[in-house]
Amino acid sequence: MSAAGNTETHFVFKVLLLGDGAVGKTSLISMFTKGFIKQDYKMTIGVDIMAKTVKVDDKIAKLSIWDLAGQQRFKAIRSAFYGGVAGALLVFDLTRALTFKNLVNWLQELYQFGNPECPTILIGNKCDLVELRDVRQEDIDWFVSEIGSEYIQTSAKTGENVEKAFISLTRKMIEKSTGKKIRVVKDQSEAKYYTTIDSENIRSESNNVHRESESKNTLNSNPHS
Ligand SMILES: Nc1nc2c(ncn2[C@@H]2O[C@H](COP(=O)(O)OP(=O)(O)OP(=O)(O)O)[C@@H](O)[C@H]2O)c(=O)[nH]1
Ligand SMILES: [Mg+2]
Repeated sequence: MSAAGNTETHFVFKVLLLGDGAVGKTSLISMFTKGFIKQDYKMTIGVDIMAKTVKVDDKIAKLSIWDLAGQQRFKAIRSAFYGGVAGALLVFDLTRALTFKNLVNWLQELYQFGNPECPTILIGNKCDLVELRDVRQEDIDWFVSEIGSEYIQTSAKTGENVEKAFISLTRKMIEKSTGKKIRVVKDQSEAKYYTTIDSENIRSESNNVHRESESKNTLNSNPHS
């Protein structure tokens, strides 16, 4: 039973958000689960976990969303968090080409420590910063066709396509686990087919303690590292 009451849960999926430091993973999750983001950057330490239950068509899925620290310094401990992954959002920052180039390293981590078969969606975040765009669409198209993924451009700041990204991934995970294709609906009418049931912060307090102490060090930290 979920926090929504007697709602039956058909699926429980572990979802990972992967990508370099400061690409917007925490912000995407915050916008999806809480409807707002914090403007100031506090790097994630280790991992944060959020839960959200969604209804996609007639299926109810509980997502356990794992927000992995993107900074290079956490590489060694990250490998422990990949087990049981059902799907991943591979996030890069449209204003920093290096974060796009580094996606191959993230895929490698996912394949090595997680599940090479799990569905992925490529996320080009910060699309609101149009003037600062630093990644060519043709390069994105090429990469997407190479890895057989879908591409969605998002803005965690404005909320554009954020829900779409998580719902599309949920559809793919359901299809993967049932072996059935789910009807794809047009964007405008998509809202009719999914609803948010509840969300909860599973692991935040202990992490906030770390964040407070670590945030002092973030001013000089290089988000590209
Ligand atoms: N303009 C704009 N800023 C964004 C967007 N998404 C995130 N940001 C900002 O980018 C910075 C980094 O965002 P985070 O969500 O903390 O990045 P992260 O990927 O979780 O970083 P790590 O925890 O270090 O791995 C923050 O200052 C956010 O406010 C977006 O879509 N548009
Ligand atoms: Mg983060």
